[in-house]
Amino acid sequence: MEATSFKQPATGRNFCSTDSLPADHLQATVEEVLSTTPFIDMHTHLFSPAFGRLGLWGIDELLTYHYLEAEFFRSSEMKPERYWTLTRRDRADAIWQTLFVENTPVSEATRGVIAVLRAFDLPTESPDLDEARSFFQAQTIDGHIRKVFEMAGVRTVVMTNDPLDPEERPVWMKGVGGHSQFQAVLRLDRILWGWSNHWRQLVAQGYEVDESVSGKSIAEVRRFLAEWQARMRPVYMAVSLPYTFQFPENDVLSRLLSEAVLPSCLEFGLPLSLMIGVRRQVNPRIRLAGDAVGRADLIALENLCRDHPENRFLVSVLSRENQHELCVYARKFNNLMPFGCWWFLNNPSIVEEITRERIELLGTSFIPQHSDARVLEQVIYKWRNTRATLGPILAESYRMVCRDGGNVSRRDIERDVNRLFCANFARWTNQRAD
Ligand code: FIX
Ligand code: ZN
Repeated sequence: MEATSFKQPATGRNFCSTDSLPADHLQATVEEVLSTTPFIDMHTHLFSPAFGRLGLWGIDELLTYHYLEAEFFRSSEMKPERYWTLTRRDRADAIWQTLFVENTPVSEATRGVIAVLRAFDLPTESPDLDEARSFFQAQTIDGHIRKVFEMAGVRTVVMTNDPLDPEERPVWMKGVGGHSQFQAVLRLDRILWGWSNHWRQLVAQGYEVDESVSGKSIAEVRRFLAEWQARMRPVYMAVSLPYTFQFPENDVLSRLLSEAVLPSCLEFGLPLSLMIGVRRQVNPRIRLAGDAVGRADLIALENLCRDHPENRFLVSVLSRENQHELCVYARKFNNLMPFGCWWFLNNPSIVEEITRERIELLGTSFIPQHSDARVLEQVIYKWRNTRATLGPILAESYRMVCRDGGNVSRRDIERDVNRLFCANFARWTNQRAD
């Protein structure tokens, strides 16, 4: 999967006042630039067609999204154990009936399904899903992907690729051709915090490692990372970490991170993405929907950024309470790039709060959002919501520049929007931003 080039408007500001926009034109210009700038979606769980059924799309997948399953279990008498005995189709029917027929789809996730159906001119108030099902069944995946990305205003999505995933690994071992709109990421959850459960998989693949990471283990893990870097050509390495994450700690995770992963990231010129704050499986009965959030101690991040100044860290934190600290740490460490309003934060009211604070503290030196889409068509509403939320915030910021005596031109807005949604990521992943 080769690097892609991203067009970055001319850098310097043109201080010729004739270019400056009157304050009452700012909102419309911002909205126009946002809607005509194709974004990079730097974290998703989408897959290119080469991964076959690992790539989820269509109405049954949209309705059985774990965000909706969490809401379904609140409004339905059905026990999770019964729900899991149903087929995907029957689960989708149950969720449609409960959240869209018997209740008004006012939540962010239910509104998302309505937005996707509307985007394809499909009925949004039908008692059944027949018309939607036949529509999606009639699509061919390659054409559908192009159409969906166009509707979402996305040019490239970054996948989440786990080399130890039993379904995904065989696809990579067979060889995966490149796809111009999908980039790979080397996801290391099973290696880092899942080591005690997964080190034997590496032994089975011929790596001389052991549970306590002794002997040749570190060198062997680096060999593993080098082989997967060559196989996947990832744009970054990534791990999601629990809210209890501490660094440095006298444990296997800290050792693997500081002695294997961070040196390999330097060797291959890759940033490391840290997604911190999950409280995994507080209710395992509802599976993926059973994860929650915990406030993390970000001193771990401070230590990582200070003690590994050559490494670049793409960081998203799950707890609302950690957002301000993350902004402040980004002001202290220029090897830290905050990104996204992750998971339970991806709601307009919270995205607005987080984004305003980031603009006030970091200017345009952050990545406002990623979709975290698990189902292809979700990029349509997730990016529509992001554009709708960010438009007024950016316009307000520009109005304040004008109020304080400055000028803002269309070119300024184009450059800033491109920086926020393309160039910051492109530069951080060593992809040409011009
Ligand atoms: O760790 C992650 O990448 C999370 O985004 C997922 O585990 C989570 O289930 C999700 O889909 C969040 O939106
Ligand atoms: Zn994710």
